[in-house]
Amino acid sequence: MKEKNSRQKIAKILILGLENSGKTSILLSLTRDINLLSYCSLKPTVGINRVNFEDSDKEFSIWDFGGQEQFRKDYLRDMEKHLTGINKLIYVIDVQDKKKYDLTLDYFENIVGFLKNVKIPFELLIFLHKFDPGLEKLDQYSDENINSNLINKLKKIVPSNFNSKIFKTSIYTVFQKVLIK
Ligand SMILES: Nc1nc2c(ncn2[C@@H]2O[C@H](COP(=O)(O)OP(=O)(O)O)[C@@H](O)[C@H]2O)c(=O)[nH]1
Ligand SMILES: [Mg+2]
Repeated sequence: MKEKNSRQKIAKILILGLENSGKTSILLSLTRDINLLSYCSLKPTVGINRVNFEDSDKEFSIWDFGGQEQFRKDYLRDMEKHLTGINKLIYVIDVQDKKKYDLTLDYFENIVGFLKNVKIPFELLIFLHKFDPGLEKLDQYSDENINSNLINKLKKIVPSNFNSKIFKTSIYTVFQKVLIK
C-alpha cells in the first residue's frame, strides 16, 4: 500500500515488560491528561491492549502487552508478527522490584533475540521505571548500584549496532512525552 503523505504514517510502538512494571500507566501518561489518582484503580492488562492516538502532527498506535507469565510465552511465540513494522519498542522494568531483576533481564534478552531479525530501523527505549523522586538518595538506587545491577547487564544484552537509550522514569514526575517522538 502506498502512503499518500508522511502525515498519514502511523508510528507503531510496542510496550513490553513484566506484569506490574508500569506499562499501562506509561501508556495512559502518554495518551491522556490524566489525574494521578486514576492510576490507583488500574487492573492488570489481559492480553494486548492497543491504543491509537494523535498528537499535534503525528499518529501513534501503541501496543501494551499484558506481561503475565502465561501471556509472555504467547508473545514470544508470535513476536516476529508483533514486531512487523515497528518504529519503537519500549521495554519497562520496575526498578523497585529487585527480586524480579533476573526474570526481567531474561525476558528482555528473549525479545532482543527477535529484534535482531528486524530489518527496518527502529528505536529501543528501556525505561527503568518507578524511579520515583527521591529514590536516588537511597543507597540501593545510587548510580553505582543501578549501573552494576541493571544498566551494565542491559548493555551487555543489547547489540552495539542497535539504536537504544535507557531512561529513568516515574509517573510521579511529569512524564516526558517527548521521549517517544
Ligand atoms: N511508585 C510507582 N508506582 C507506579 C509507577 N507507575 C506505575 N505504578 C504502579 O504500579 C502498578 C502497576 O502498574 P500498571 O501500569 O498496571 O503495570 P503493568 O502491569 O505493567 O501494565 C500500579 O499500581 C501503578 O499505580 C511509578 O512510576 N511509580
Ligand atoms: Mg497493564
